[in-house]
Amino acid sequence: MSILNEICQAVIEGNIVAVKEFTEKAIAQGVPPERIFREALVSGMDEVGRRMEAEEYFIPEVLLSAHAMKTAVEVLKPLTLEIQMTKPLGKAVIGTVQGDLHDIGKNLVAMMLEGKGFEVIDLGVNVPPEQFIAKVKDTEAGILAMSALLTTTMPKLSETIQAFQDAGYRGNVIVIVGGAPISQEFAERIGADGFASDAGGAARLAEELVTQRMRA
Ligand code: B1M
Repeated sequence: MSILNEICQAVIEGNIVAVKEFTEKAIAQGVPPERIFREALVSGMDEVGRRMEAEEYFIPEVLLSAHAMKTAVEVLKPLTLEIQMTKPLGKAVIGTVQGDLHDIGKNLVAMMLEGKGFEVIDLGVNVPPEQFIAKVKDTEAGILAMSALLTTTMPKLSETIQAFQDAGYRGNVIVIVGGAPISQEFAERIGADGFASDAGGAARLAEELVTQRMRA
């Protein structure tokens, strides 16, 4: 097995020690960090996302793989390729809407976005519309990813989108939404650009929408 395959496999298995060891070995062998990132780490996380969607993997496995990937990224960071590696898709602001304290799913989406190559700015939970607007403007993020887990906080998604419209900034950012009570139909009704039912899907959707916008 090639060293890149070994790293990829270790990410899929969530083997943090092996991922670190193989990544250091690959660097010592002269494998370019960009290839380690794309062909081993991102590709491993893509497989983790697929398994999650297929319900072969659950939260503990996904968290371990995400931790393994983060460990490898830490090893690669000093090689100063962070910018090309982690920002090819630009910035994504993420948060759970105001009034909602659930963050496990949102954290998974953040990790999968990072795995895809977004620079993720995580505002945490209970985020009011004005905070989302200020951060998206400040960072010039291309993606806004919002999570809502309660039926009572679902309207905050729509309020936040409306607030972007009122601020004259709606056209500058792609808005994706998700969370257990959210549906495609709801997302369309409130004027979001996209909906995904799980973290892997959210990351893929964000990548697709950003790539489309870059080409347009
Ligand atoms: Co709460 N809670 N909770 N809770 N809680 C639910 C959501 C609930 C369904 C439980 C139930 O009654 N069956 C219910 C909501 C009912 C409703 O509104 N329909 C509920 C309630 C009522 C409440 C409180 C009001 C309880 C109370 O105090 N009386 C309270 C509200 C607090 C608040 O937020 N203001 C409350 C509190 C809590 C805890 C703090 C104790 C804790 C949260 C801890 C934390 O997040 N740090 C908690 C938990 C753990 C849950 C359950 C059990 C699990 C949620 C979870 O983390 N799931 C939940 C019941 C359930 O879901 N079975 C429940 C795992 C996580 C991976 O899934 O977040 O859905 P999820 O994320 C998925 C997808 O939805 C999607 O991807 C993820 C993974 O693939 N996704 C996105 C998420 N965000 C996305 C964004 C995207 C795309 C996809 O694009 C941007």
